Amino acid sequence: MKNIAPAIFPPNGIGDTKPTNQAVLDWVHELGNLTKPENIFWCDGSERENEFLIAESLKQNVLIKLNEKKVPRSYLHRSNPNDVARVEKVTFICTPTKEEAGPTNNWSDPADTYSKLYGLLNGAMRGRTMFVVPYIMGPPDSPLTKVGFEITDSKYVVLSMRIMTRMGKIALKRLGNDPKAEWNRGVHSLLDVDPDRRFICHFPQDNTIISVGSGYGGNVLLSKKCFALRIGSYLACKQGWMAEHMLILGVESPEGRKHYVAAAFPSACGKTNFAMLIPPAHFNGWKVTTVGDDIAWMEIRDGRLFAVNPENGYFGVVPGTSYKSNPNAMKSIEHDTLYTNVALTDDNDVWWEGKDGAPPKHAIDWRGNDWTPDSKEKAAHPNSRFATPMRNNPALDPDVEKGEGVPISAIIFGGRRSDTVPLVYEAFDWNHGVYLGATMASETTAAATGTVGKVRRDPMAMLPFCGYNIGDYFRHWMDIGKRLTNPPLIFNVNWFRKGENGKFLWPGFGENMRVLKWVIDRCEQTGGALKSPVGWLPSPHDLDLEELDIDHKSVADLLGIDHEEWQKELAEHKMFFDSLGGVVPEELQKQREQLVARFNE
Ligand code: OXD
Ligand code: MN
Repeated sequence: MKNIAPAIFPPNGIGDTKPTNQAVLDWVHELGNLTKPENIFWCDGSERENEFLIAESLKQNVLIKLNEKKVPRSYLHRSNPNDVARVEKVTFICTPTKEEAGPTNNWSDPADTYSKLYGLLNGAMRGRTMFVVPYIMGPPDSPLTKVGFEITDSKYVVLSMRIMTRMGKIALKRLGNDPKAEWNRGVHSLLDVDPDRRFICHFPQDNTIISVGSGYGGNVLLSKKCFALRIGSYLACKQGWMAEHMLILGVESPEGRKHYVAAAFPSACGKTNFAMLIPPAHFNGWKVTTVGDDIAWMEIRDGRLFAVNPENGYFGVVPGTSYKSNPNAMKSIEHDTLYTNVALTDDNDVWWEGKDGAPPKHAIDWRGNDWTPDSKEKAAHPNSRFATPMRNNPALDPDVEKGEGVPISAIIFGGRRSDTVPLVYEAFDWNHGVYLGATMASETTAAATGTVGKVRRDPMAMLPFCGYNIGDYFRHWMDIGKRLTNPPLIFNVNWFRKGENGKFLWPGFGENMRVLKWVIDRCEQTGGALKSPVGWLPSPHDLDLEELDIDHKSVADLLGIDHEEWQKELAEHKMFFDSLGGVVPEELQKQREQLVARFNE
């Protein structure tokens, strides 16, 4: 069989920064004996190492160099066409009992799974280089920060981890020499990138992840979904903090008052766009800054919730990104960016559906085939991605490195719903907010393999990412609420409601600032609202809609509660809770009954 990841041989001084912690050395030794690589490359995160890895990746066609003038220091990677998204059906939580994984996760027995995976890994790195990637998640001096190591045979993974995490010596320093210190063990091998031998397995009790058979994004950048969310959420519940699928943004008024907001939306629902929002001209003097675009780790201090972004880069969906939808993202990805599965133009620039300007007359599509605007196939894969350092973001929040994190004034949940769910409303209190999160739903997207456009319940946008029993996760949320003396307000938003003509009612993008402004007004106790069965709802004049081209009927439709649609929605909440087989806490069941009762008042 062809070796898809041939070994590389670094010169002296590269690839030899061995950790000194004996537990790490023993683990690498064990995996070396199992996978039998040609050599071991110990990453230190240096510039020299990066240059060497890029040069080798270019030689082996793992990367294509992009036009240095148009996108300096940037590269394109094409994944195997059978391997283009997270695969939830082969993602497993391997807790000692099935109950601990709960009704929303695939479960498999830890001993059986180790034995199956070790079988697949046996000799899997023959003729390859085993890279050892040390990294930290979180700002260098945060109490929330955690250490991880990822072993991988993919250069693309190493180069991506360098963008997405704080990688290298910084992690060795943070870990120190205590053999009992906490750190995450991540093992990844491409094997032969065969969908039938693709498994992403989490062992929360062992703080261990093993991922085989994929070379793509969330399946293999183990720091992200696997560690920061699945294992992270398990550790958070045990240790009394929160690991959430949330962006974090700062909003500053012209007078200099600043609030931070965390928001959970399912994959590919515009988290990155919202986190990088540019207020429209009407909001002259308002500023939105990004702390994170995908993951928030939060803890309680002085009765308040404080958040850090554990990541160091953005792994965003490319198609649809333009100067109209997200100018800050466009500026971020104009240099020092690693693209995956976008199209390549004849002058080695990148292109994707939805990019500003006319499509190129000819390009090479994400599979490596000729493409023209007449082609039936998409030029870029719908889940094609950029990996770019957060430093590239012109709107990066100045406190992004602050160890104590940023205080959260509001939490927003949201999904992609064509009907039923109003533009924005506020929960009556924390537990009602937990109910909003627990019952949120969204039409599915290309971020995961499967049908696109089907409404699925996705509690707190964590359905694919909660590493333990979802009932215990709901309970953990309510326990956190009990410990907060100054809790964030909780909101639900829906930018995606459609009118009778099937068109979106709300313009979205920068205009979402108008919704954000109401959220901030509510936090400052200056915003008006009407009591509705679903929560506090703005009336049209509570929202600042000045200088916005929208008619009264659309605003009424956006904020309307259609009782018939809600009867259906309430029935679906019940069906969803019932489908979880008795794990939903009593308090949330009570919230549902109260909601039903409010509709009957
Ligand atoms: C992501 C996802 O990649 O949520 O962020 O799928
Ligand atoms: Mn995500």
